[in-house]
Amino acid sequence: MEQITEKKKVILSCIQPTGTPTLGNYLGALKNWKALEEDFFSYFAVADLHAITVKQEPKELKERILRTYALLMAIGLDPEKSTLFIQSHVPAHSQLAWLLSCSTQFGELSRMTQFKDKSKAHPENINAGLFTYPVLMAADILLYQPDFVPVGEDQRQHLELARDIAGRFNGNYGNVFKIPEAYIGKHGARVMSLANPEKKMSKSDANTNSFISILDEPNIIMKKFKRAVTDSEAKVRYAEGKDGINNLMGIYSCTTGKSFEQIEDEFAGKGYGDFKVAVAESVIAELEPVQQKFKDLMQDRAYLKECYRTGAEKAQRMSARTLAKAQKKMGFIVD
Ligand code: ATP
Ligand code: LTN
Repeated sequence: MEQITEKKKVILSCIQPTGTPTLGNYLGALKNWKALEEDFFSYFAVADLHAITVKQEPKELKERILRTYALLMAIGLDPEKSTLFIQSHVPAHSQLAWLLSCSTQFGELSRMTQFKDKSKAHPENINAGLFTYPVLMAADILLYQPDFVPVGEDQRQHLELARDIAGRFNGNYGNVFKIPEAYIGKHGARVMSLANPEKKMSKSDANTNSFISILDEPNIIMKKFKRAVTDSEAKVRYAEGKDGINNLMGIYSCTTGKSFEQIEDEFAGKGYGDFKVAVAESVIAELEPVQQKFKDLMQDRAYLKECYRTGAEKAQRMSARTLAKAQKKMGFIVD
């Protein structure tokens, strides 16, 4: 009985429209979002303002924002149940980011590994936005007072910073923000590159064989798995130093629900060839309905527009309330 009267907890997460999401994004984040949607009051957004921290071609960006939004729906998120919106449609994100940036230290931002990695990857464009990116991310989160933020392992450091900023703001000005917790799924939290399993699978990797895109055709998925880097032991078992096989086992476990033990039993006495085919087939089967739904949605742009407009209105209502609270506590005139 208690559960019926209890208020649903709130979750929020975002994905950048920087390319077609990979199997890493899907297993590390998107698939969990779908599972959580039933039990939580949910906000999910396309973080388009974050995408411009690396150079974007305007025409391409526009199409990618729409495709990423459609993908959120294609993985099964329901715009009636969740608030599905596009970050730049809700001005409070940029507004709160400025306020929070004055509660964030230069030293804190300098320690962010994503900033260090991306500055190395794009030495010609180390812009201020790339540096202050985590403050905008803190604003995305704190505006909606979520209890949990479902992300992959790679975002843990950014989430810790958001918690620190919120705690500091509350301490200085009075309670405005709920301090959220990371919600990191067990398997799939870090899917590794197929070409270099010591690195995370990333959609911006120059080597297209290193990642599976959610929209890859079945024959491409099969080919990429067959080429995946493994080791010379030829035994399917989870162990230190077997990064490639560990990664494939993690993926197979996510798509089939089997434990590592069950997987080791299933492939006892078989070679990597059989295992790779099984992993590829399970991924193809998992992605097939997503790909079909994505194709259908992209044919109906009017419906997508209706959904993102409604999502923006809902997000606008909640975020404006939190922003006004923060402004008032800081001493701005809000009425
Ligand atoms: P890029 O590869 O362009 O740097 P990204 O994929 O790291 O971008 P997002 O698209 O914003 O960044 O990620 C969306 C979600 O996917 C985040 O919650 C992130 O933690 C998760 N994610 C990204 N890569 C992986 C991965 N290899 N394994 C598990 N989860 C991941
Ligand atoms: N930084 C994240 C994307 C992101 C996000 C957010 C995730 C932007 N704003 C708010 C969770 C909550 C990334 O690069 N994966």
